[in-house]
Amino acid sequence: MSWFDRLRRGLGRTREALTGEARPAPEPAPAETVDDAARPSDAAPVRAAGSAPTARSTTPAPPRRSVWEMDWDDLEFALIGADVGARIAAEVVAEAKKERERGTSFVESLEKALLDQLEADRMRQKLRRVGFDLRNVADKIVEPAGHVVMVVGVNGVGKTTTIAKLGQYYQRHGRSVAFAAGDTFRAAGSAQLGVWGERLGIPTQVGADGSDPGAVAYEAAAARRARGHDLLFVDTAGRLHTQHNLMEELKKVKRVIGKADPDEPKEVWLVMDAVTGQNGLQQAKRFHEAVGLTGVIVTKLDGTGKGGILLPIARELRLPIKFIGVGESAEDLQPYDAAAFVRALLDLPAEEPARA
Ligand SMILES: Nc1nc2c(ncn2[C@@H]2O[C@H](COP(=O)(O)OP(=O)(O)OP(=O)(O)O)[C@@H](O)[C@H]2O)c(=O)[nH]1
Ligand SMILES: [Mg+2]
Repeated sequence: MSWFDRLRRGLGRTREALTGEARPAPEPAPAETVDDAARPSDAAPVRAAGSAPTARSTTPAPPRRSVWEMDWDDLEFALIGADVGARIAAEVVAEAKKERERGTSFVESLEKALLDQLEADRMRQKLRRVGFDLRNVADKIVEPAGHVVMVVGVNGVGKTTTIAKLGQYYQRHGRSVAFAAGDTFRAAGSAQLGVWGERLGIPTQVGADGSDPGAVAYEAAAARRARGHDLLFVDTAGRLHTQHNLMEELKKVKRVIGKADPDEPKEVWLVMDAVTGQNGLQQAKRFHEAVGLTGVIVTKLDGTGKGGILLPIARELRLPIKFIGVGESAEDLQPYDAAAFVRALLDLPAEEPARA
């Protein structure tokens, strides 16, 4: 399965949440969408379209961008249901409406409006607008600044498994990787990453249950520097006795890394579970205040209809989304690309079809 198909599959629930009220567009279907036009009109157009490419796998899937449409009110309601937030939902609808009035198809109008919100990087947004091809971003490696990436987030969001997947990702791209299993609070929390490290052949600094996570992080950062590994991922606890304790401990871990390796960690990535939606956004703000986040990884998009949470992450937190998780396997942790995300969400083909 291609990475784009994985992405499309992983976003299925959010797509359903978003397009439940979708219906075939009233205008006559263009010639290349005969298949779509021939479908019974009561079939849910977007979901049915997802199964179409297998039936005509020998011919490239035609663009289906003009085949469905929704009432603006239904769209706004659906966006809010997908955890986009009321203010951003209204903006998306207003933007899409404006585009639609210029004669653009409904789906393409929505694609543009969503992408405008999701491309937090204004420079990339400008380049895209003037026609630069920013596709294939998923093929390019996500380059962390510096060498040490501290990974934070509340318990259960997927920090430890995400670190294991990141280890595989960077190994695949030829980087030497090390792990620090800094979750010494939870019983066997540190050992869990140790097992992954062993499986992947990644040296992992582990600590005894209840030992000082700062000491684990210090040792690992010093060892990384001495051995010259390209990257060190530092796992952290997701829960302590209180939130206050957790934030204080994370600050300490960060400070201690800097003692072992000045100027590090250059990256602090927050892992956020898409299922937590708007609550996760509040958590993110607290982590940001405490340890200064440099990026976000959104996991479990496959398990929720609330994938719209990426919009407020991009717009309100103004933090780059580095990777997204659309399933449990290693390949399901994907570098984030706003354009691919929107196209997968709207069930558009992976690549922008050549324009006449
Ligand atoms: N479906 C799905 N499951 C995921 C994804 N990412 C992580 N998980 C699962 O989430 C569960 C929790 O993952 P952990 O990595 O243990 O989470 P954690 O944040 O380290 O948890 P604590 O150590 O308790 O704070 C595991 O069963 C993972 O397989 C994803 O993108 N999709
Ligand atoms: Mg963990």
